[in-house]
Amino acid sequence: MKITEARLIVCSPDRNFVTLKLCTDEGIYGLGDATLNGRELAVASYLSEHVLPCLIGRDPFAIEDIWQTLYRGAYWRRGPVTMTAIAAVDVALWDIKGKALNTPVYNLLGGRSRQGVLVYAHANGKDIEEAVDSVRRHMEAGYLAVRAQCGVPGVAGSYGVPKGGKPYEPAERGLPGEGVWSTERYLNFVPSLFEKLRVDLGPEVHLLHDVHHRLTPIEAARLGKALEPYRLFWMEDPCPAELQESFELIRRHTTTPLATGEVFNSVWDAHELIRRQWIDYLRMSIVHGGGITHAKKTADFAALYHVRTGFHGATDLSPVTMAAALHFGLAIHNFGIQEHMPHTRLTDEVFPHEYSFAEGYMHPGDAAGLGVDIDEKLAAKCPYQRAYLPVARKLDGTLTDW
Ligand code: EZ4
Ligand code: CO
Repeated sequence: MKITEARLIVCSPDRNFVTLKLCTDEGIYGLGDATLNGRELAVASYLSEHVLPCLIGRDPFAIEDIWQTLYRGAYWRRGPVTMTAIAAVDVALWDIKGKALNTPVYNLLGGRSRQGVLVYAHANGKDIEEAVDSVRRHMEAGYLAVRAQCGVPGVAGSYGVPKGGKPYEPAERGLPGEGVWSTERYLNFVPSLFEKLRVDLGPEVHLLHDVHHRLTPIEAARLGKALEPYRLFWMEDPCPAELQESFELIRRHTTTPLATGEVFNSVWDAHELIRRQWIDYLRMSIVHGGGITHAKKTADFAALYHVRTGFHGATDLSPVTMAAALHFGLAIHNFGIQEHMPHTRLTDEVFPHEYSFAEGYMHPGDAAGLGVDIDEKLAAKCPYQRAYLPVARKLDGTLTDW
């Protein structure tokens, strides 16, 4: 089999997606997601100018060799643009291989290790009452795990809280929006949210919370300790993680489980975090972390240190990535949990898929390959529109981590 065509589909069915379609001489094609939220065309151009011309004529079964060629052969290594581009090619190749062998991708990764993939939903509210209500509604819809975010009094545009009753979607068309941030107000407030959630909703539901890189290590340590009575499933991205030993300090002070890495793009961003057991869950996703090939190696390394996966799965990760993550999560032993933020109806129409949700778990379906397709005609009716993630400023105007 040979790769005969490599095509990019850039579309915006309510939000932007970059999708790679690899076609072969046997009529089988594979899809890969190449979406990097707010930087979409950088990846598209990296692929079209530098990667796709090198794929024509290659054997799509040679996944490892193609991965190494794109990684080592570029000389310049890693970074979100490069690793997202490599991921798109890699995932499309796994899709082709599954279809060619007439088996779902999870069978190529070791086969099923479980019945379904535990997912967590996003709940939020402008105040505690609304947030508790939102968690309750997600539990009623069948979710066993729910992330809770809440407006902080005196902090306009708090992370994770939607505007005007719409589902939460951080990227906005136009130029970057600005939110306000106050660590002091946040730290004084958040424990009361989780106290109320446990009092009202009981001990069973898995509760998660995303700090979104906004604290220093010692502040995160204080929050982790304060949240211990409410037994969180995890505290996510407590502080920026470029300095991996930041987590040593947090870890020393709290038994609240820690998750990080949605902005990571290779095992090298996390190897100290894993090796020193400073985290419990790794969030680096298939799309931003070099595809299934690199995620498998990273997860196998993490398994040696009791670290489980908890992949990023917000709406900026397309249904192609969601499908890949579900095959992966069904197969590997050290799967932990998968984020699930449902796409809009229009996105789901552009990307018809086999995966489904029932009673707290998702399943990738048993179709050959990934079980996800793209409606190119509909995609063409939804042209790309420039969009950005917001930025955040402290009360005195200093730019801070969003
Ligand atoms: O900010 O997906 O856990 N989920 C998150 C998301 C991310 C966006 C970035 O593109 O933190 O809201
Ligand atoms: Co996050």
